[in-house]
Amino acid sequence: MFIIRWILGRIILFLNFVFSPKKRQRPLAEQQQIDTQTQALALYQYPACPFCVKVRRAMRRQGLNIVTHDAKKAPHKDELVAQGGKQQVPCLRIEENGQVQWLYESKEIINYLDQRFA
Ligand SMILES: N[C@@H](CCC(=O)N[C@@H](CS)C(=O)NCC(=O)O)C(=O)O
Repeated sequence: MFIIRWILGRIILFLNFVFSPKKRQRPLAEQQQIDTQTQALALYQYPACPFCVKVRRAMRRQGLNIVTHDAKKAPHKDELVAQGGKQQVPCLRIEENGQVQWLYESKEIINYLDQRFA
């Protein structure tokens, strides 16, 4: 089972690499403004998880430079469970006005990013 999952993961990463979406280009000043906003975001994810790949592709299409944390590794794994509430990826950590929100579900994350940055 582990081997099958590992092989599928490599296939997903390969296809994602070959068919990588075009990164959105913005004027420099506009991109800098967006970069400032996305500094308050972090995506907890696994590199080869299909739902995480879907979110990373959406980020690339929107030209969003959001830091990614591998939630299989410490300390991110523990942060996700302790603060987010469960070991499930993808999960977007959103810091706004001193408040932290943990947004689960790839569809919800993509909707949030589209609404905020599209
Ligand atoms: N409906 C969720 C599904 C996410 C999901 O199933 N993620 C898997 C990884 S691909 C997961 O976090 N499993 C728990 C674990 O690996 O500990 C979404 O669209 O984000």
